[in-house]
Amino acid sequence: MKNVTVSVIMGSDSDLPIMKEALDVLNDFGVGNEVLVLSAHRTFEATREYVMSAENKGIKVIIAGAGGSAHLPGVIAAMFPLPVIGVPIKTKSLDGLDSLLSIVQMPPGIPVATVGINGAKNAGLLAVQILSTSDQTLAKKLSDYKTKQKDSVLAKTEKLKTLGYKKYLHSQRL
Ligand code: RP5
Repeated sequence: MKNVTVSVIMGSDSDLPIMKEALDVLNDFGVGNEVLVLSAHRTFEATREYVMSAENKGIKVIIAGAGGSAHLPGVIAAMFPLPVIGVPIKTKSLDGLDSLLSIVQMPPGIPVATVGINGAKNAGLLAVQILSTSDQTLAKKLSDYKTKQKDSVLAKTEKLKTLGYKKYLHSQRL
């Protein structure tokens, strides 16, 4: 059984359609993870209890997503000594700018590595990168991932050159 090293926490199950992208990355890279719905406001006691025991359980990185006045990642970072990655969830009223600013503008001394609005995929990749600093197998998988990504972009350039932009666009619509 895989060691669980990354915890993905979200303020509400309404965040799951976005946070799933972080889980997909962790699973694709074979990183053991667990997922929880915990809120800084609605379940503050349970959040404290979980986070205070996370390091002893072997959790090395916490990814936390929240929307609105998004205090969850910061509150977790106040209690967890290892890296916390914050995912600002897009909101209906302010398009997620409220979430972004709540998460990114941490006071000096309590950092939260903040990704873009709805940037859960990058949160997953950042967690993998952090773990890869002490895991050569993960580092190799990351290098392969980057190579594949580069090749796919360069293949698009070749296709554009061959087809021209009009045919390229048409081929995308098919
Ligand atoms: C935040 O409030 C959650 O992270 C979520 O993004 C937002 C709305 O939650 P629900 O009302 O959908 O449960 O705490």
